[in-house]
Amino acid sequence: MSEHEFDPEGTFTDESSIFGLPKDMESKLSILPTAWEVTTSFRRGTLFGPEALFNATKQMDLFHPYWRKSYEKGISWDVDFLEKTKLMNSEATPYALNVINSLETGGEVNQQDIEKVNMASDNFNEYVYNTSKLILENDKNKRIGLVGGDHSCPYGLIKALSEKYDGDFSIIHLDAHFDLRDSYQGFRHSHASIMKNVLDLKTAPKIYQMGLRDFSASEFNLASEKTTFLLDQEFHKLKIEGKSFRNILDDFFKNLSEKIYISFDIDGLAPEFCPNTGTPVPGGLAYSEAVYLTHYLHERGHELIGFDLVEVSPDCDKEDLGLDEIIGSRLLYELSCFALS
Ligand SMILES: [Mn+2]
Repeated sequence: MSEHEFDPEGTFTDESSIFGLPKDMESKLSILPTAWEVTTSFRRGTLFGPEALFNATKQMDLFHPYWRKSYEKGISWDVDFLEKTKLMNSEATPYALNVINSLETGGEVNQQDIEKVNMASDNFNEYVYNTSKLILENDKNKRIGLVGGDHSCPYGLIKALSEKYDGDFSIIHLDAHFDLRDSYQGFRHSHASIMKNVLDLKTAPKIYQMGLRDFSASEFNLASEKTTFLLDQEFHKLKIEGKSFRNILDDFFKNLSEKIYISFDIDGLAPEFCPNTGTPVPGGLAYSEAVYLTHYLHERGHELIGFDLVEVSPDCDKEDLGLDEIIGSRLLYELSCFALS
């Protein structure tokens, strides 16, 4: 199907790409589907997130009441990237499972297994970094959105962006967790360490965190020193006492950089919007608040230079579409349109 005969109101076919767009369309947004969940410690399944999200976009209408026809700038879905990360994941996962099983049963952890996982994570990060860098070098106006997989996935993308912009942007990190652990279960690039690893970058961006409701004292202390954050409990208290969502955002994002990157862990939402995610926690943002947030940031004139959407996990026992991917695919569309606007 060529761009000329593409009908945005037509039906999704085998020839369609993400959101039903044509595969051969010129694109200003490259989506990197990432099947990696090696260090996942609780419920696995986010490995299947990218494909579930892709399938859920088949039933969506392209025209958007807020973003209108931003999709016309083109969105691509990198199938080769998906296959490559899937392979890397399957090679490294057995070593991580050995470690996690030993920890859970009180057995002795094999240090070589930990080292193998750490090396595999380094290789994986390098692959994401090199791919991102190449895309950004080939077309200076191109945006990248990464779809996970677990929350360790976007490290290479954030690193590439931190170099391109010399750290002059803010990350908006939506998550139930700070993800500021030094390492977790011995894994340096654990899903629970992503923001700690970002803080350690040479040209680290500023970090704004929201949704937080399950964390350790040391993460809280590190955040108090290094990031700007709004605890979920505090957020809900303000709302219950009558402060509007908009006023809360105005205060929280007072000094936000013009350029932003959104790192969206789906568990930042209330668990009813992501029932199968790895580590659901009561509380969190409503779906409509997350959507409003993207429109709010756009209206304030912020430029979305990249994003990730991670930890979306389909219900693997179900054949048809589940809530996790239906909601995740809508968020992916909001983020994609924002990146193109
Ligand atoms: Mn996370």
